[in-house]
Amino acid sequence: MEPTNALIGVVGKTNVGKSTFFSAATEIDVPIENRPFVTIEPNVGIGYARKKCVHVELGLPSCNAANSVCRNGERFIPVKLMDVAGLVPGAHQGRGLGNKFLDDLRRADVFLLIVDASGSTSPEGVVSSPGTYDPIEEIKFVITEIDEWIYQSVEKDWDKFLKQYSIGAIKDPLESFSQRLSGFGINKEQVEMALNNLKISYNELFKISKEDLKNLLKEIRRLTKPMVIVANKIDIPESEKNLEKIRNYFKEYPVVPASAAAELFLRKLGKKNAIDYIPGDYDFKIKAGEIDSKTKGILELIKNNIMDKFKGTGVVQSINEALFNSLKLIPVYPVEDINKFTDKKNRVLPDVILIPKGSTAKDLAGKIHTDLANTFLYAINAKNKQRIGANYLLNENDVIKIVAASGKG
Ligand SMILES: Nc1nc2c(ncn2[C@@H]2O[C@H](COP(=O)(O)OP(=O)(O)OP(=O)(O)O)[C@@H](O)[C@H]2O)c(=O)[nH]1
Ligand SMILES: [Mg+2]
Repeated sequence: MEPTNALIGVVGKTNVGKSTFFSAATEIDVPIENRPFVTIEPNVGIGYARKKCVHVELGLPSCNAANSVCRNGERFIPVKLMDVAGLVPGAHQGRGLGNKFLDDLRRADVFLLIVDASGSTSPEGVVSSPGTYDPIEEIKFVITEIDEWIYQSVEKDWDKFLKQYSIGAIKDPLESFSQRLSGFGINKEQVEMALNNLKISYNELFKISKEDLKNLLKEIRRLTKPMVIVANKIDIPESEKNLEKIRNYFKEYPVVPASAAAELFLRKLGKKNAIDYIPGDYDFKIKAGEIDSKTKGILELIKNNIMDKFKGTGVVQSINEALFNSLKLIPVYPVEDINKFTDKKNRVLPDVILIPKGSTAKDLAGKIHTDLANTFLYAINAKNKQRIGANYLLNENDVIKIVAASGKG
């Protein structure tokens, strides 16, 4: 069972730590170097969001997590991440590696915009001393490049659209335009909302100027592709004051301070069994006798200057922000037995599903299996044993049994 179908796109300027973030989050080794344009082909992997496992709330000693992982009462819920090549200003005009590679992120549900908060890389990704460059300018140009990318993709067909419209071949402008955007995972309701916000009537859609088209697509992007700003390299002292500047300037976006390099370091030591570290924690434990003094020194810095100060390294926190706050997904646990909280194989709370807030019991059935939604009879809230209907609005950490005529579940 897919716990979430969400795709997180990792984007940003070149040489800011996108692949480091990706590697820390997914524990997949990918090329990382301190120079621009290291990543060319996209990296795809599974990272994890983290939520307190419902077995703790239910007073159970443990669970049998299957589609996810449970460690120390924390449930790790997989989500797909894609790390792509880096941007430079003017990428849409072909500078650097251009912007074609962003096409791989068309279906992304949310972007993590990784920024070098220390200002130690030029707009072209060339290394300099911290404080030389302004992370605000960096974020601005990356957002501009994302907007230009979407605009270019639609603009290239625009004249064709206008022509078809003028000869009466397009009956429903809203429908045709929405169809054009479906490849971006954007639907008609979202396009309608953007048109309403900008007070453009549906019939005028193919009469607007290119400038207005650009603004419309910006609005659509704003509504459909939430963005989390990841203020990376927070381990570098110059980053801290920039963090406040970024927060003040980009009030509409959440900003998470992060040190991808620190998280990668901790995960690698965790894998080698040198430390006990649960990703997302604010602390770790050194296993006796496993660590040289240099490593110990780095760990001390990570603990004091990053984890204590910023509440973790920011990697798991960024993924959580994207899934739980930006996409407003909530974890729900389907079960078969409402007393033992088990599935058919007697496993305790094996699966967790992330579903948009506002989803119903029937929506959950549909996420598990289409048959289950089609033959849905009723559901039971396993926490209070109450029978609930198709329209029951799911709450975070609900434990639900679906009863359907098809008997699948
Ligand atoms: N100080 C510090 N350095 C970092 C951090 N994250 C990444 N770096 C360093 O930044 C450099 C670039 O890292 P990458 O992950 O390759 O950057 P990228 O954004 O994927 O770069 P391209 O794929 O070339 O566009 C490397 O030297 C990393 O070690 C961090 O949190 N702190
Ligand atoms: Mg890279």
